[in-house]
Amino acid sequence: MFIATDVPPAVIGRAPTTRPKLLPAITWGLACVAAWTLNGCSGNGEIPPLTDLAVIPLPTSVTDQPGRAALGCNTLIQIDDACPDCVPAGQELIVSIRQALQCDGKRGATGPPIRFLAPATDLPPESYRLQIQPDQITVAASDTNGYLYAAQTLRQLALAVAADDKDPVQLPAGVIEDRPRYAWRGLMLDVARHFFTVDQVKPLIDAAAALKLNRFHLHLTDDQGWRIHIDSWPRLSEVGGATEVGGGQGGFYTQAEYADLVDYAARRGMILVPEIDMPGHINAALSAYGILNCDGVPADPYTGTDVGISSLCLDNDASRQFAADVIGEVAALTPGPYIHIGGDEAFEADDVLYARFISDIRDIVADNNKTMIGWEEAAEAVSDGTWIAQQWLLPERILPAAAAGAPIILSPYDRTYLSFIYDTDFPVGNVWAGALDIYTAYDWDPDTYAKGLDSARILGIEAAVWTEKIPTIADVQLSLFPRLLATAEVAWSDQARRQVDDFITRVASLQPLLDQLQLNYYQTRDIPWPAPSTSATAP
Ligand code: TNX
Repeated sequence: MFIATDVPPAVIGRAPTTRPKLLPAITWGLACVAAWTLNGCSGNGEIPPLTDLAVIPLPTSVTDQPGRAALGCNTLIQIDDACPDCVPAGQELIVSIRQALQCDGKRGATGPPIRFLAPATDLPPESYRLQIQPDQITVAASDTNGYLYAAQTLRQLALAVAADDKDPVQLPAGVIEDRPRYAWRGLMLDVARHFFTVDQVKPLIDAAAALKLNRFHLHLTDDQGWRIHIDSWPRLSEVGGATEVGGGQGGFYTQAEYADLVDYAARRGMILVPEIDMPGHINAALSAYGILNCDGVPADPYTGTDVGISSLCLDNDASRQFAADVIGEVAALTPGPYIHIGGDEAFEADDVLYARFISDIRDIVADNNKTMIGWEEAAEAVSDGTWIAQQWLLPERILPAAAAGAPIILSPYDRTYLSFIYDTDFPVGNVWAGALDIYTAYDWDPDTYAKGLDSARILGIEAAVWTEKIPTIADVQLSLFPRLLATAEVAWSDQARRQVDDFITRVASLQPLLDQLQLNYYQTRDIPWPAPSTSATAP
């Protein structure tokens, strides 16, 4: 059986028992055998072994085998009948191979088929096994994300062997077995200080997915802007959404736009995590509704860059109603299991009232059948271990919650805040902790980062881009790339296999991937780039 897709002209099919659609591959195979005796199968001489091809994040194991497999613009992709969930990965793969091989306008060579096998029950979550053999390339995976990640690895391999005007190219034979180190591999984007549209955010989701990240955390609200429409409190977006740092016009996502982002991320293996920051970082809401202020008067809008300047009125029923309504609507729009409630830097709140408020919203989130996530200040105040704590500044704050059983996300500011400048030449970003170069972003071990933290409690790692000093999406991209490659590898790859110098070399080799993603990336001098950037609007 064979199914056509809307992705022309490469083909996606279900693995046929009688192999009716394998003719092109077999025909090419014979031609190849004939040519092999004359001048080698590919005609392009030696190819590097699989273990020499750059993949980021570094796979768990790579083994070379003799031989090579052709990969062409018209390579057949077969999906096993038992794997309907493989179809998105197969489609992604077709698109990325055609991009890597610059197939536009080419009729297209084939090669051995790429076969997506039925899910393998012996593999851990999100993992895959990729076997490149002269007569077939097979992908076995544990689940949908495993297949997507196998496709991303194949994409990088295709880019590594792609050469101008070669179709097909030759992949060295071998086996890649790959599984993530941590379950949580996140990227947080602050759309509150400066607003970014759905169309601006989607390419970042694509890039994060290419690096095998699986959580996309949107910091939706802050002092300077409220970015999601809430039906029961409409002025939040109408008034609170109309500002941003520096006095720009701001903006917000309609509920349909938010749902579109959720869906876009899910199709790329990423769970969207919405953050509504409470009870501090809330001036945008305070400016929309007087009732949330202790004096009943709407606050003035705030478009500066200070932190810790606001709090919901905490002995006020309206604030609890507000929290319940907002969390209820956001939970209803969010199929993923998490709601992030912020809780950071509530310097204006009384400590006792703050702790009571955090435990109240913990109950509201639970009533909505979601798991709460809060920044370390919230975990310090309510360390009952029943929800996920996100560390960022002072690791000791999360120790009691961890001891009580809380899973911990590590986002240490000095390793994962990709909104810091790379170096003193870098034009935008935070400077309050100095610069964060790509070596520093890479060269650390999460298991030993927080003294006294049982590493078994670490759920994973998350990078963050705060945007109080980052005004445009081009600047966000520059801040993220190439440093996000470092965080992604810290989150995915085994510590014992990671070496910073080897990583830096692989980043340079993967310049074609950065170019293919069509995002700006910083031409940091720490990377021996092979070529000047061809990215969208290079600085
Ligand atoms: C701290 S990290 C913050 C943000 C800032 C960031 C960068 C955290 C939970 N809060 O509000 O944007 O530092 O300055």
